[in-house]
Amino acid sequence: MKLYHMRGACSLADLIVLRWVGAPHDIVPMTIDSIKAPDYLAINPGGNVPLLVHGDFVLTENVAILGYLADLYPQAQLAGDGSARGRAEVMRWLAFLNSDVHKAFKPLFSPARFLEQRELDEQLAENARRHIRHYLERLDGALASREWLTGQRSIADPYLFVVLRWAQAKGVDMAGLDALASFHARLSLDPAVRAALLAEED
Ligand SMILES: N[C@@H](CCC(=O)N[C@@H](CS)C(=O)NCC(=O)O)C(=O)O
Repeated sequence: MKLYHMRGACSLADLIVLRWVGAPHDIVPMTIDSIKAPDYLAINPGGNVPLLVHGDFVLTENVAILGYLADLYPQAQLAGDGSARGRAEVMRWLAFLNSDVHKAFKPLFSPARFLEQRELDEQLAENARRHIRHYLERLDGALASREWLTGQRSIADPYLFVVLRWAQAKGVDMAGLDALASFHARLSLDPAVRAALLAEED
C-alpha cells in the first residue's frame, strides 16, 4: 500500500499506525503545491493528505484510513478490545480529534480562508488558541488516570500526538496540562513514532 503524506501534517498519525501494525508500505511525500496539482486532484479531489492507495482501493479521510489499517491488522488491537463498547470508545476520541480539535487549528494554519483582513490574523489566532486550550484540557482530564486515550493503545493516540505537536508549534498555552505532557514525552520515545518522524524528514 502507498500513503501520500506531508511533513508536519495529520498524515503523521497514519505513518505511525502503519508501523504499529507492521504493514509493508511505500510513502509519497507531498507538498502544499503538489496536493493541488491536477494529477493528484484526479485521485483525491479534496486536494489534501492523507491518502491511502491499496491495490485498486483509493481511500481519503484520516479517520477512515486509520480505521481501515486497524481492521486490516486486527491482531494489533488498535480499534478497541473487540467489543462494541471498545470500538465506540475509539471512535468517540477519533471523532473528537478529527472534527473538533483538528478543525480548531484551521484559523492558525489558513487564516485567509476565514477573513480577508490580514491585520485580524493575530486576533483570529488568539481566539483559536483559547479554543484549542479548552479542548486540550478535556483531553488532559481523560489522560489523568490512564496512559492511552481509551485505556489501551489505539488509532486515536497518534492523532492526539499530532495535535499536541501542532499546539506546541502554534503557541497554545500548555501550562498545567501534565498528563498531556507525559503522553507526548512517552510517545516521542516510541520507536515507531521516531521512525515515522524520520520518514517525514526524507
Ligand atoms: N477531512 C480531511 C482533512 C485532512 C486535512 O485537513 N489535511 C491537511 C493536512 S493536516 C491538508 O492536507 N491541508 C491542505 C489543504 O486542505 O489545502 C481528513 O480528515 O483527512
